[in-house]
Amino acid sequence: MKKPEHFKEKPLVEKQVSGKQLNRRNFIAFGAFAGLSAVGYGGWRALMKAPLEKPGITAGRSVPLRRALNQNELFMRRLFSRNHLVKTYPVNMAAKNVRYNSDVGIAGKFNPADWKLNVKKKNGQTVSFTFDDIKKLPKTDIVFDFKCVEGWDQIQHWGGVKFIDFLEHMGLHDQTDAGYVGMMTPDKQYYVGIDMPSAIHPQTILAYEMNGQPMPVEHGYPLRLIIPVKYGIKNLKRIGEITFSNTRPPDYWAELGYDYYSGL
Ligand SMILES: Nc1nc2c(c(=O)[nH]1)N[C@H]1C(S)=C(S)[C@@H](COP(=O)(O)O)O[C@H]1N2
Ligand SMILES: [Mo]
Repeated sequence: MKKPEHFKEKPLVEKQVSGKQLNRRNFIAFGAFAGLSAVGYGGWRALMKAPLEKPGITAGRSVPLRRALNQNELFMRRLFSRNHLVKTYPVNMAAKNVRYNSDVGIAGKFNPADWKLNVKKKNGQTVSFTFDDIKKLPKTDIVFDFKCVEGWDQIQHWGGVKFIDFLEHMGLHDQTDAGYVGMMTPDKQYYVGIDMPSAIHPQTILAYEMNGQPMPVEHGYPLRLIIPVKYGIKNLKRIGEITFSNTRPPDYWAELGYDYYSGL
């Protein structure tokens, strides 16, 4: 077939090569491609056939994949520093129509007057706080890009008390030597586990305002976790209970196969 007049072929390789050389190159390239593909395919098959992890705090993934996720967590945790801040934005860039995602543990009738926050300390003792107790604490605002693992993100504006400030003002600072913080909805249907460095990160807040207004119930009123260093799944709406422990607390999405750490 004759090429159209305007078609100007651009040589991929400037140097002239003989047909014989080309064949040899093609042969080697194809061999390498086939070999790597076989390794890749073999690896994929092995991964697919690998035994599933024992269901527990995490579940639903093959043993080697979970091992890789845990190694990745270790690497990221060593890299993580409290001085590293998530990018923030001017307030006027915050979305007016804030996306609403899911309602595990917050569906049905709810009377905010019945709400209180129960904090279970390492020694097993429980202390409770009212909404007023929390609103008296110093308030912080943050405007950042909220990211959901399902693939959407949105610049949002939240207000509340920094988790570290809450601990300090409520005489709970000694709890920060625990490895993890667990949070649950009052009905215990949705729950998350957070490593301590992320929990006490200066941008992690117990939020009760959205766009400078009291937060709507579907977004977690009266109190939700806003933790910009994690994906949306960890940003628990309607906190009823907070726990401290050295072992990983139960985590709703980790039990369904998602990465426990879910850091950004
Ligand atoms: N109680 C509770 N908190 C939750 C969820 C949920 O289903 N129930 N979904 C999580 C997920 S996956 C995301 S992306 C965010 C969404 O928050 P939004 O509905 O305010 O957008 O909340 C998180 N917190
Ligand atoms: Mo999400």
